Amino acid sequence: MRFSRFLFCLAVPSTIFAKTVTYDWNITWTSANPDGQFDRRTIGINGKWPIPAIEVDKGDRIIINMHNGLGDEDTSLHFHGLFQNGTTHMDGPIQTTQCPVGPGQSMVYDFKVDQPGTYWYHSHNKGQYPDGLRGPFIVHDKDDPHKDLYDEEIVLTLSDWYHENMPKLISEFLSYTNPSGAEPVPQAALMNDSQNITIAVQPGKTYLVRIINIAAFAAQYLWFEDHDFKVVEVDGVYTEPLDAKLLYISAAQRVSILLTTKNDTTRNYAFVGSMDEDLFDEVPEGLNQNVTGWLMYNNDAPKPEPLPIDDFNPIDDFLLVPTDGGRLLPDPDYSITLNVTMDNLSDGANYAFFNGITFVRPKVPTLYTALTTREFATNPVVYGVNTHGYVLNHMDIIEIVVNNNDPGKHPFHLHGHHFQVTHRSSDDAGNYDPRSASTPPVIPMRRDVILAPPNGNVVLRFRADNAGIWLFHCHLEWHLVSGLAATFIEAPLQLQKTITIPEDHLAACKRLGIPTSGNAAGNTKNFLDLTGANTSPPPLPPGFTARGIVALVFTAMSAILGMAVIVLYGMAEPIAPRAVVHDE
Ligand SMILES: *[C@@H]1O[C@H](CO)[C@@H](O)[C@H](O)[C@H]1NC(C)=O
Ligand SMILES: *[C@@H]1O[C@H](CO)[C@@H](O)[C@H](O)[C@H]1NC(C)=O
Ligand SMILES: *[C@@H]1O[C@H](CO)[C@@H](O)[C@H](O)[C@H]1NC(C)=O
Ligand SMILES: *[C@@H]1O[C@H](CO)[C@@H](O)[C@H](O)[C@H]1NC(C)=O
Ligand SMILES: *[C@@H]1O[C@H](CO)[C@@H](O)[C@H](O)[C@H]1NC(C)=O
Ligand SMILES: *[C@@H]1O[C@H](CO)[C@@H](O)[C@H](O)[C@H]1NC(C)=O
Ligand SMILES: *[C@@H]1O[C@H](CO)[C@@H](O)[C@H](O)[C@H]1NC(C)=O
Ligand SMILES: *[C@@H]1O[C@H](CO)[C@@H](O)[C@H](O)[C@H]1NC(C)=O
Ligand SMILES: [Cu+2]
Repeated sequence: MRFSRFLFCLAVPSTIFAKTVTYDWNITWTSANPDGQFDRRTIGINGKWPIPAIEVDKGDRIIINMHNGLGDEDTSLHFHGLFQNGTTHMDGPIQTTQCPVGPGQSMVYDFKVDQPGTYWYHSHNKGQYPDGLRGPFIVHDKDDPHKDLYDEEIVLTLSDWYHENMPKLISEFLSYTNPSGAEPVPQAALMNDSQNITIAVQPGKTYLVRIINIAAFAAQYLWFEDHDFKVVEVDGVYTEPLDAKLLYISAAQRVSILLTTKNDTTRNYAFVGSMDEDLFDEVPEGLNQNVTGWLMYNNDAPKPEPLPIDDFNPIDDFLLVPTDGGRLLPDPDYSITLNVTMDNLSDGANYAFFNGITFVRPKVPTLYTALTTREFATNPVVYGVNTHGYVLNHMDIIEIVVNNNDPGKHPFHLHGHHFQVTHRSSDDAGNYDPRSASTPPVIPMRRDVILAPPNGNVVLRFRADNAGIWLFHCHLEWHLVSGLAATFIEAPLQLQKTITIPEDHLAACKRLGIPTSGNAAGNTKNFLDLTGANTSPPPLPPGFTARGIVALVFTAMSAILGMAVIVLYGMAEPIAPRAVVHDE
């Protein structure tokens, strides 16, 4: 059977065998307690959490009939790392490629997967996924160049976990009560949405372990005691095997490793994930940053406590070489510099900026603007200032220079593409200077999430060969909701010829009263008139600090309403004027 199919394969394209995989999903609230500390409201699928892993073969068509059964929140699905080539309207980010799917509404996601490797899927709406709506998306590949090197596959997710729901955490984070922009610190680290997991292994075998960090915030170090391994894939790109002892995986990154087991089955071995505490402004008393699992060689042997380590020296992903030998792309046709900063605006909250612009959702989803503004779609003005739009010409080589003028580490993600990483500075190197930069690698590493070093820079390159609307953003959910995103409008005139928005996508907008044509402000007559567009709060007046503004608000309030009001409201409910809906 296998043999005859193999023979047949030689004669006809493999896509003949592509199948359609259909999922019927009701997104609903469930309850979960994965860290054994606290039961909390968690978003599940069909009444279950952890949510299912999607597993398909390269070439398959996926259909997800999604129903929003949450009752009190909008939702959407994004398939992280998939190019959605020809189906940009299935990419999922709210107000970028679709409207929110309101409670009681349904939407069909229908697309083809032509890439191999390790991905994940998650909600792309208002920082929602850390409440549970995130899971693995695995694409098997009969042409995997490493397939003869392993016997079995294992999927392993890493995550952080909060005891509060995201809407509450976001309102506290993006508030005048938090002018320094300190991000909420998770209560626990998880592996496979659990802790103390065991992996049954057999002696003398090699496992392909697909590791996915589905966290909101925390990067994790990961090591397997007394087992070295080889990295063979990052973010869906096969790499020449690279020896490693320890990994650093930021939120949204994936790494696959080949792990060969010992021949001796007398004992078991711990493996440990440890959240990078550099990301936390303050480490709360009693936080356990670690999560442990065990490679089980022998069920009768104990599970040893992990030994503490103090040498955290991960492999440098910049050294990885894609197995396909993809060469450095030609010099860029268009170079975009994005300077990262954090600052307070006049509502007293702390926002994140590229080039002084903080992202705000437009009134009309950017894709619908691109489709309905005729030849004006190539003019970035129609997308509004706060989507921070860049229009890319079809097939141009694009360079993105990210100058991280912030002491934090930020994992930047580009939708719709892999990028080559042509340069990454050391920490504190300042802005990119092409004159002093080293020559880019001949075969540069490619991936879809890259960690930008603190007060340093990173330079990326890709070809604009995928017409669509693609976000470029920090994948720390806190920074996405505080505006660290830009929008790439790739080949909009091409899109006008190729994309038809399905009826159910338009119906989702109609139900919520969201316009589906015109510029970012919903103007269908004069595309260059952005009056009424969503904007961020204005900057602080010169000489004012966020604290000063808060004091002023309080003084005015108490003068008019008396101190009783302040006592009544307390500090939990912000009294300061709320910004326009800002999260994405
Ligand atoms: C895992 O084990 C640790 C150490 O014994 C314990 O503190 C923790 O509660 C366990 N986690 C779960 C989810 O049971
Ligand atoms: C982790 O979860 C995935 C499904 O999400 C499952 O396929 C896998 O077996 C689990 N791995 C372990 C080590 O439990
Ligand atoms: C989805 O789940 C909710 C909550 O359990 C239920 O009320 C609703 O009927 C379900 N809808 C569908 C279409 O299955
Ligand atoms: C304002 O923003 C800066 C930069 O993020 C921060 O350091 C500062 O603490 C914030 N608050 C005030 C009151 O200025
Ligand atoms: C396990 O045994 C095989 C066969 O004897 C040998 O080739 C291999 O090197 C051994 N592996 C280890 C890790 O010792
Ligand atoms: C977590 O692991 C690290 C590295 O082994 C160790 O230094 C640290 O003490 C551990 N933390 C806890 C709370 O056990
Ligand atoms: C980014 O910052 C550098 C250094 O301050 C400046 O020269 C450059 O003009 C800035 N770029 C943009 C696009 O704002
Ligand atoms: C998208 O499809 C076009 C046409 O097949 C192809 O040329 C291009 O390389 C693809 N781009 C990506 C990112 O997959
Ligand atoms: Cu960030």
